[in-house]
Parts: sequence; C-alpha cells; structure tokens
Amino acid sequence: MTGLPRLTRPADAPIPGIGVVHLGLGAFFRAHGALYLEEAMAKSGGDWGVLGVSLRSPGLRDRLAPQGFAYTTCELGPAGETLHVATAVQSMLVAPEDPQAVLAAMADPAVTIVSLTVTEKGYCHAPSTGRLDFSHPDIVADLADPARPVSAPGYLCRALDRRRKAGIAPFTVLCCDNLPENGAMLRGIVLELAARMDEDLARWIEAECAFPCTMVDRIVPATTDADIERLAQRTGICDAAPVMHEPFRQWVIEDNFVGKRRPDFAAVGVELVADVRPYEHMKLRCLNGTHSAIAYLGYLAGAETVSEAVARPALAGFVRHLWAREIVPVLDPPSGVDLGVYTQALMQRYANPGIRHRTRQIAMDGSLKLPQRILGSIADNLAAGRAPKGLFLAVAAWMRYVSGVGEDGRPIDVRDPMAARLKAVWDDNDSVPEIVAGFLSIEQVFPENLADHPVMQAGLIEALNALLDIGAEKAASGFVR
Ligand code: CS2
Repeated sequence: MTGLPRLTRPADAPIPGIGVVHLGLGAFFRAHGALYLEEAMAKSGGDWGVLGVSLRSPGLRDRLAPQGFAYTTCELGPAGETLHVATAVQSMLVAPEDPQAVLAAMADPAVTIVSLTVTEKGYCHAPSTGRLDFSHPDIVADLADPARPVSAPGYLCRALDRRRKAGIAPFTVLCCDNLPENGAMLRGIVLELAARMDEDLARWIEAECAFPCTMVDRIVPATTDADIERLAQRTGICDAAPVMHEPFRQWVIEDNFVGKRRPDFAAVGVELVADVRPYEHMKLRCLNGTHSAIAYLGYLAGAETVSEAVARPALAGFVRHLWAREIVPVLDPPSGVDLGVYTQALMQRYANPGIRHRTRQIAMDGSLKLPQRILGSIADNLAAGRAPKGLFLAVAAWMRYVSGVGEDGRPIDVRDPMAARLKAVWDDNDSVPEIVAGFLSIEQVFPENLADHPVMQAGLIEALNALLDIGAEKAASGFVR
C-alpha cells in the first residue's frame, strides 16, 4: 500500500455540528448508526454530526484522524462490493488520554444524544440479572476517583451530573448493544451507580433522562489487513480503517427522546415504535442465538466462518431445527412479521459468501451473550414442558469451547472476561456431570431457576457427552430430519 495516496474527507462533504457523542466507536456503529445519521442529515438536515469516543485504545483514532475521520464502507453483497465514503463522524477522542475532554463534550448543550456500542461487557453488569456489578474493577475505580471515569456507566453519570449542575437538560442515552431491553437495563445500571454517587443525581436522572430501547441489526465482520489491502488495490487509495458489512440493516427504536429531539430517523427507514421487545426477542433469539450456536459448534467442527459452517448440511439443518422447533414456537413476533420468512432470510444472510464472519469472533464473551441469546429460549421451553435439546447442545458446545482445547487437540484462544473461571471448571472437575454442575453454579450466567432444573441438568450432561464422544458435527447431525 505504500505510495498510495491516503483517503481524505470528500471536499463537498457537509460539516454538521456535533449532536451525538458515541461511546465505543467501532466497526458496528460506523457501518450502522453512523450511516443512518448521515442519510437523515442529507434528507432532513439537522446537526447530528458524531463525536466518537474510544474508551480504551487510540488505534482507531490514529487511523481515522489522518483521513479527516472519513472511512469507506464496503457493502458485501452476493454479487460484489459497493463502496461509499462515510462522513457522519467528525472527530474522535480517546477517553483515557483526556477524560475531561470527553465529559466536556458530553455536557455540551448542543449534544442531545449519547449513543453506545461498548459490547456486552462494557456495562459492568451481571448478565443473569442485568444489575450493576459493584465489584467490577472499573466501577470500583469510577467510585474512587470521580474526576476520571473509566466505565461507560461512569462517564454517563459524571456527564449527566455536569449537565444537572449547569442547568442543562440531560441527553438521551441510546444503547445500541445486543442486550435484553437494553435501554431499560442501562437505565437501571446508571441509576444504581448514580445513587452511590449522589441521591439527588439519581433522582434527577430518573425524572428527566430518557433511555429508549433499541434493536440493531447488521452483520459487520471485523476488518482484516487483507480487506484493507484489497480495497487499496481496487481504489488506488489507502483507507486504514474501512468497514465491511452485509446489505441488510435494521434499526428499531423506542420513540422516547428527551424533548423529542432526534434526527429524522423515520425518513431513512428506522422503525420508531412504542415497544421494542417483540423485535428484540425476535432478533436476539433467532439471529444472535443461532449465531452463537454456529460459533461454538462450527468452530469445534473446524468451520472458520459462518458461511462455511452453514454450507455443511449438518450445521445448517441443526440451525433450521433450532428455529422451527425450539426458538420460534416460544416467540411472539412483532405484528405483521412472519418468522418463517424472517428465519429463511437469516439463512441467506449467513450463507452470503462475500461475508467472512469468523466463528471465533462471534464466540467471544459467551458468558455475557448466552443469557439473552439462548437461555431465555431454554427457560420458555422448559416452562412449556418441553426439553429443547438443540439449545442444550449449543450451551454444551460453549462449555466445550471454553475448555480451551479444540476437537483437533489444538489450543483455543478463549476471549471472555470469565475465561480463567470457565477453564477452572474443567481443571477442577473430572466427570461430565460434575463439569456441567460446575458451569451451572456460575450464577452471573445461569439464573437459579435454570441451574436447578433437572431437565436442564440432564440435557446438558447428555449433550456434553455427545460432543465429547462423537464431536460437534455428528452431534448436530442428530437434529437433521
Ligand atoms: C454477532 C453479532 O459477534 C456477535 O456476537 O452475533 O455481532 C451479530 O453479527 C449482529 O448482532 C448482527 O446484527
């Protein structure tokens, strides 16, 4: 790539004022929310420029800054790539370098939305309950040194406190992570933290602030060096931070904004609704639930990507079984949505050969993903008197994956905040029933009613035995009719 000119901000790109601060700027928001905002401004105007914040490392800022924060989006359709230079992001801050600058930006009266994609682990909560984990090191740090927040909830509380003290209305907190009732959950977390800081702040947030729930959807595989190279070859311009994404996108938002101040989302296809729950259940359980199942079983079976996994009849058949028999029967679809059609479209999205979405990328942070993606469907099946054996196999595949050794005997790079604890379950127990009991006793992941359920215990033991005896692909093939 050396010698190629660097991507620059197009000379005719608008320069809107900053109306949105986005915490956790990464590939997903750049390929999803930022594009909707750009289109909404193009259609209906408004100052909804984005100031991105990285809560950790400077890497992305360092790549984007020389490009004026513009970047290429590559839509990977079955028939080829469509490129666009995205310009909604105006600038970026790296929080640990200057926490005061981030707080000042969040307290700016012109900023009326603070959106977040900090991934499941960024909320410092216990996934089985959705409550703040006060023993989380970032929360301990937030409470110890008010001037230098570390966590996303810490930044929200401190910035809201500044606004309150300055007599400025709060911003709307727009959570865009794949969590159950994400806005309501984040509201609970922020209120818990705020109450520890100052009861008056908590009361003010409770009364004045808005935390709409959202459902976000677009498959965005991590950009690789090979993607950067390919793009440079094709365009003759070097973009150090492009994003890859599928054609499909969806954004459903609860229409609850402070002072009704929001971009003209409706003009660009965002669905503004009164209740996001049916959409969220559909998406988290049908898409993310099977994504995680494919990630663990597919990885164990040697499939590097989702499209490679669903090209195998055993794994594709297994996923269809999950939808038809174990997930859809316990879902209430949003009105007007046919879940048969929805899941068929999902299979096509998974099979898109243009998208190289790695099973190991999706396998990350399973301890924080399983509850909303899979355990909810299991609980609903058990309540209806059914044993969801395919979902048990998916959970057992996660247990098998976090052992850290694959079916081929090679080490697995397990990325999970709980990785050491998960590995210890294997090290400290000998028999499969003991291993299953060891996992079920992790109360941050498994709610009590599930952990104690005899059908769940027996089902997991059977599934883990099958994985160890015959391997992931064969075990999955048992579900194919
Ligand atoms: C994936 C999601 O990495 C993962 O855990 O399941 O990022 C998924 O691709 C998106 O939620 C799709 O909208």
